[in-house]
Amino acid sequence: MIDQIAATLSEQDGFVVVTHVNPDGDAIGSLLGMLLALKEMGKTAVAALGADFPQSFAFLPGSMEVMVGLGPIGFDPSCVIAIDVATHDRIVPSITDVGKAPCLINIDHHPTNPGYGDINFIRPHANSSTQLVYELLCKMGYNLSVDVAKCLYTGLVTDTGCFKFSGVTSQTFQLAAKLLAPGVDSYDITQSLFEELPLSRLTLERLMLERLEFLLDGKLALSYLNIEDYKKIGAALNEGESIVNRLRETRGVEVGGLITALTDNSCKVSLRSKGRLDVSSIASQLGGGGHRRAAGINSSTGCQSLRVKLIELVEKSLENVSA
Ligand SMILES: [Mn+2]
Repeated sequence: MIDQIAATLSEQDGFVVVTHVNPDGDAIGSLLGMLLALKEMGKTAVAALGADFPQSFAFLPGSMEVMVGLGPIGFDPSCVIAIDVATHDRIVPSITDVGKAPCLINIDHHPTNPGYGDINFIRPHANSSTQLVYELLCKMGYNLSVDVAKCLYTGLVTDTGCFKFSGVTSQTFQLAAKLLAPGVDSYDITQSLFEELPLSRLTLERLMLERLEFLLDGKLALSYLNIEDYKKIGAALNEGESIVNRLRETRGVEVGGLITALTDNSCKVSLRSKGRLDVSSIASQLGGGGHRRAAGINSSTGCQSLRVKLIELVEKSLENVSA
């Protein structure tokens, strides 16, 4: 499938690059890396997000070029390229209005991705989607620039938790070496990502830790935030995605969960596991998806009943792994 996508991108012109709602470093790195590489290859391409470009990634090259929503793009696209998007309904902005039903290319590393594209390049064991973008660009004979390398390296660093999550192998570091080779300074990127955090992030984290509860004999660390908390603090909703990792840092904890109440009857849950439990299977039973160690749910169920179901499912999974 990678060959088919490489051929399509080489032969066609006019591309729209999109990613998932609440984009993380891998989503943004993939989006920008693909956009800039296509342009460097002389292609016409635009990239769009469903909401304002996240400030935390504004240091990346190309960040000013990303559209918010899909207004008139000035050309009839041949393909929409969705990267790092586990399910079709998580693609933002909506691509239904784009041109006359262009070909949809789906590039992703989420194991739950059903292959909703016309052409799919899904590799569940890849550390990041930027890795897949890199491989695809190599297939196209593309010569990596510093700008594109910065974007792709960002996705690798963020999706591996600075190379500390499971799944990091010698290949991961070989890829990192290739991405740094054009002249990217690793600390330049990691400092921008992890040492320039807004105060709102720390304030949000403090609130999450204040409300932390240990359930199921200390195996489930659960906390909650409300959309009003984010507003009061001035934090972006995707900041919850990074602070939730704190919840599994304690000895004895198998699963960390952060519940965010969006409205009275809609709710978002972020789950992290140390690996004994598969939180993507728990999430998919509640209408979400993701990876074994990191998964999420966007639900139109109220938080209280979702919380009860979540605890039940975690308890069941704990019984299954100890049985
Ligand atoms: Mn990813």
